[in-house]
Amino acid sequence: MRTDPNDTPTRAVVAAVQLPGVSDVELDVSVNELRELAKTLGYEVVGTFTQKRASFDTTGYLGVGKRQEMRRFVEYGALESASADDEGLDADDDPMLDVTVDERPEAAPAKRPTARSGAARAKEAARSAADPDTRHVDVVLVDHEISPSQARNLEIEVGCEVMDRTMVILEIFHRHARSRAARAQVEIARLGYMGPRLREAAKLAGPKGRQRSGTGGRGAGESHGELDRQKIRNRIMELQEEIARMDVERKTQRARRQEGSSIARVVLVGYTNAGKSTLMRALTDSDPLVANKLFATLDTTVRALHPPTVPRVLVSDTVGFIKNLPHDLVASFKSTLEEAAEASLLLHVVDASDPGFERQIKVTDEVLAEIGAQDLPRIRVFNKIDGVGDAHAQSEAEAALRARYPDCVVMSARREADVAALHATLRAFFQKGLAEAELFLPWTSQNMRGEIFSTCEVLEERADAEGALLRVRGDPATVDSLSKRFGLPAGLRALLGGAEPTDPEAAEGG
Ligand SMILES: Nc1nc2c(ncn2[C@@H]2O[C@H](COP(=O)(O)OP(=O)(O)OP(=O)(O)O)[C@@H](O)[C@H]2O)c(=O)[nH]1
Ligand SMILES: [Mg+2]
Repeated sequence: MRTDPNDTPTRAVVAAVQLPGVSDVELDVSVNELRELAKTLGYEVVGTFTQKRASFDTTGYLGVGKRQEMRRFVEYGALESASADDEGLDADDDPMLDVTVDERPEAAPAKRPTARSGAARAKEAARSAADPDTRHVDVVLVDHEISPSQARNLEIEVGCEVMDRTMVILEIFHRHARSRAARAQVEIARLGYMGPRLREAAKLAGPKGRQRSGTGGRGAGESHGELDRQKIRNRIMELQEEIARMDVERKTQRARRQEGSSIARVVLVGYTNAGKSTLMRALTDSDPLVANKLFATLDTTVRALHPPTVPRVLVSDTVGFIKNLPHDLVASFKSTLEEAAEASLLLHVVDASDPGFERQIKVTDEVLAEIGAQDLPRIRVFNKIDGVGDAHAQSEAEAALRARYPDCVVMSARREADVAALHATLRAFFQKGLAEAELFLPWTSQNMRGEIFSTCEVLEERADAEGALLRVRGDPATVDSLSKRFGLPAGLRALLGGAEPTDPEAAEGG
């Protein structure tokens, strides 16, 4: 397959089976998402094949007729009419022409096949791949996870590489992973996925172990000679150890950050492309990667809320979720997603302009449950309301969302006022649970001023001959610890006629 960016782009077709119970709209949303995933990989999608079936074909996912139709499309770039090729329909194939061919103005005129003899057809079927130089499609993308043998059979029959949804997502993660941790996590998931597929290929290739260029053969320069079962296992173990070491480092760093106070942490979660990084940028005045492609962000970044608040609120951006996020990936990204599980508040960002947003909410909720973050306080943020249509449509959509999701935020990350309102909501959330106390800081302990001012909001300050009296508000653990050290001694409090501290227990400790 062509991967050189200067070369013509890889041409892909998308293939999907519509199972009973899956509506046309659901199928559409899912197929469109796969097309977007393909675009993220830089592929040009030149056609879509869908088929209604009671179940996946055990041999090759799609029915045999549809597979032959696809082979002709791969070879000739055009479809024969159904009547010219009735042999291509099998019993459970939907006879409707459920194929769309995307317009490709620059494409060479397609060679139409003429009537072929049975012998020619047999010969054609015997070849395992269409001629890579003349074929019209480089890869078939299948909208489900299929078994290694289904993938292999389909490859042989359609004459080009086949990638299933999982493989597509793994490939995107592989290309986008930047940090050492993310790269190791993605490699584990890829090895786990590819191991059985490479074995399947080796089995089919026979004792000579002829190397194929198909699924998983690309990218990392592996051959299945090198990647036998034992080697894969060893490599996975090695990577897991590396990740475990990084985890220890990360936990230590995190513990150090949290020393003395429980930090206010907001974590942005949600479906890929919902606008998490855009919101992160707007809320923290930082510069994370924002891109109109799926899975732009793979690494967690952490920044403080801007304009700054006291106490500081940290905001984290995380990797997006998607339908059928490969299980291995969820497992490998667990440590990254742990950030979410440790949040004080989750902002679940939803793209309100996406017709499939309800399903995206469901998927996100499922992944959150899987990482044990289902019970954390959470605010649903319906973003991109500006993309819903005209002002009237927007206000209707907003009313419907508010009725259905009480306490949600409806906004556009592109409107400053909306971002400011979200900032205020966050500030209010973290002030709700705050404690207040009076502290007395003797002149001899003025070196502590910095710590107090950075961890608490100082509501009032009075000075006398002995030191400074501070009325502070902050998170209960911080205020408690400060009160223990600097709480007003009872005698002094009486003398000053000061107000009772709000936390009498804390004052006793001082
Ligand atoms: N119209 C509109 N577009 C938005 C809004 N917020 C974000 N976008 C666009 O949506 C696209 C995706 O935004 P990102 O912030 O990268 O999305 P993300 O959730 O971080 O995506 P991943 O990192 O892939 O999970 C970009 O093209 C943004 O410019 C919004 O409120 N309105
Ligand atoms: Mg992002």
